[in-house]
Amino acid sequence: MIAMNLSIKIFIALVLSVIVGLIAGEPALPFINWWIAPIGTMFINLIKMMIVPVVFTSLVVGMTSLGDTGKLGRIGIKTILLYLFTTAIAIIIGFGIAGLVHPGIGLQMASDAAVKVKEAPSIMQVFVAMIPANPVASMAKAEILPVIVFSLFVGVGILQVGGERAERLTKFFDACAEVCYKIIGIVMSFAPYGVFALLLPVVAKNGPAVLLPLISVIACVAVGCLIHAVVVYSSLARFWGGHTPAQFFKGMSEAMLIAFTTCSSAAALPINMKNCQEKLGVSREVSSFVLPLGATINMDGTALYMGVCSLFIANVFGIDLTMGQMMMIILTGTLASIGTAGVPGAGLIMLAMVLQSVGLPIEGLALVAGIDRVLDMFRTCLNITGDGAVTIVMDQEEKRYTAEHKAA
Ligand code: DAS
Repeated sequence: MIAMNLSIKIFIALVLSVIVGLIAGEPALPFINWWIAPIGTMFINLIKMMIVPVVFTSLVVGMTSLGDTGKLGRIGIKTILLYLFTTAIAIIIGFGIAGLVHPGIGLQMASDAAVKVKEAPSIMQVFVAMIPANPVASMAKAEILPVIVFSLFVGVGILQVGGERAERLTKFFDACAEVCYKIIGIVMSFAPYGVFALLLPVVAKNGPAVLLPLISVIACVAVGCLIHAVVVYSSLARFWGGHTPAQFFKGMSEAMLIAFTTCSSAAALPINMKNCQEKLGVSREVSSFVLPLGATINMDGTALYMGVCSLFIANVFGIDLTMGQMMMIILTGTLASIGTAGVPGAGLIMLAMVLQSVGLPIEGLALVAGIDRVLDMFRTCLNITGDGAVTIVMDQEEKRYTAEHKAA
């Protein structure tokens, strides 16, 4: 109920910012920029404040939730690779849809910020930069790829420690991640005020011209999620689980509805586990491992949203993304989606990080923050649907492995 109230408040803030912005117009900009815009900056800073803590703690939790390196060996690696593969496809679909629709073209905001887009490094430079010489310095500078790599190493290190100490460490990081999720909840409770303060200057300056691009972003994300779910997930469910698309989506429908309305993968996890076992025939052992892992590290909807929004923000600021920069966004977005928490609004935090990774202006968040809750509904729904599809695949793989080793 609280989640719905926040959605309603954010929607009211969105509508109010548009109405007041259209009425006030450019003459009111000095007042708006002096008294209102800083509130939006503070909201964006609250979002940026949580990037490193969330990525670090939720990734360590994601790795330690594999349970033990033995399981990591057989099911874990295959699961993580399949999760990453579908996530990369999701970003590419996001880029593809946005590349066809061109949301934000014509909405010139380039004059607002001296845009210094980082030249994309060569692929070898990316891999070198991924290894943090000083993880604390990487965290201080919010260099996310090195933070992600360090977090993965910490997670594997805890698995290697094993035993009672590993359990204590896992509980500690679990608690730290929970604290981060609670803080995100507090940050998102300010969203109505932040959304209003972020969108009002934009609408006052650009007028009605800003509305159509926002609608096109919502359309790109919604259609992209639909395509990814129908093409990728129902194919996985059919060729591994033998489920027709109708059977698959019927089995997933309750979890999808919970995810859509709460914008939280974590909230949808219990019903997703129940239905995967009871309606889609997945074993308890596989679902109780692959689904919680997916709710922690598999965010295909968030990745697709990052592809659409980074291209939208590049268009709005008149930036032509090079193929190298797109590859960088696919790499960063795929890895970043591992660190996205299964709570409302987490994706907006990750988008800030992806924009930073290629030097796109963070100011672009102001535009998408206003419609983030709507986008979150679609991306969270896709996130948990992908968890279900991959769980069906891993269940069948595990059954095949067991049958082959019984016969041997
Ligand atoms: N709401 C997040 C989830 O629960 C996803 C996101 O914010 O991108 O999956």
